[in-house]
Amino acid sequence: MEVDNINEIIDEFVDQIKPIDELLADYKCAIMEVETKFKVLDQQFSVAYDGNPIESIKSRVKSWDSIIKKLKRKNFPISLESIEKNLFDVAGVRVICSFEDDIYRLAKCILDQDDIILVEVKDYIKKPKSNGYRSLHLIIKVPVFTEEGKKFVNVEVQLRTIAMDFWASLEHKLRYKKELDSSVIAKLSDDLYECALVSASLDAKMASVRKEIVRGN
Ligand code: 0O2
Repeated sequence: MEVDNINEIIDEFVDQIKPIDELLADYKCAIMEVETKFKVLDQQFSVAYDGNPIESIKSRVKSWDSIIKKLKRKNFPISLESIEKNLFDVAGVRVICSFEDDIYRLAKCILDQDDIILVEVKDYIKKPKSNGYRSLHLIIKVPVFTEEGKKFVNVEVQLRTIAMDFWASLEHKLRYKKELDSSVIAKLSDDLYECALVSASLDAKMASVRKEIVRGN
């Protein structure tokens, strides 16, 4: 079948897609800015402290599906303006370090930079969640320079040790296992809580061993 107004349909479609793509591009650019800042700090620290503090960096733009689900769950309007105003984790950068000390040192260095605006700090290391989750979360605004000028974009930075990341990855899997029996979920949650305690004590022990090694140099 021939469609006469195919160009009109495409134009209408493009009108909707373009602003979404532009918004997601802003978030991708913000991620690049933040990643670069951490990579620069990693390089500087490696010279100053004899070793790279960052093990790896994982970044993502939240999927469109998750964005809509979160807006609905929080009763926010479904619009591009609402995403920018109400969601702070569309752009996410996860920085994995070996040691807890480095997390706080890196966080301080990022927040000291004069183009970064701090929106919120959630310190789940000093105050872990009841399930055992630990990480330092920073919500920051970073400048992105576009054709239209400077724009501040929200980025959620999660700083974790390898042990915290290992734990969070496994716990994340459990969250999506809705088909499991509630007694099994309860048992696995208890096991995971125990693992969180073991992982916290491993982090503390590794930090104290490192201190001893550095002192011995
Ligand atoms: P994803 O797949 O990582 O994007 P919210 O819980 O999102 O409604 P808020 O204040 O944004 O409210 O949450 P918070 O506490 O700052 O946590 C946001 C993100 O931290 C989560 O994103 C996870 O990545 C991580 N996180 C927080 N708590 C836990 C936890 O108990 N276990 C694990 N594994 N990760 C956690 P999303 O959107 O849930 O998921």
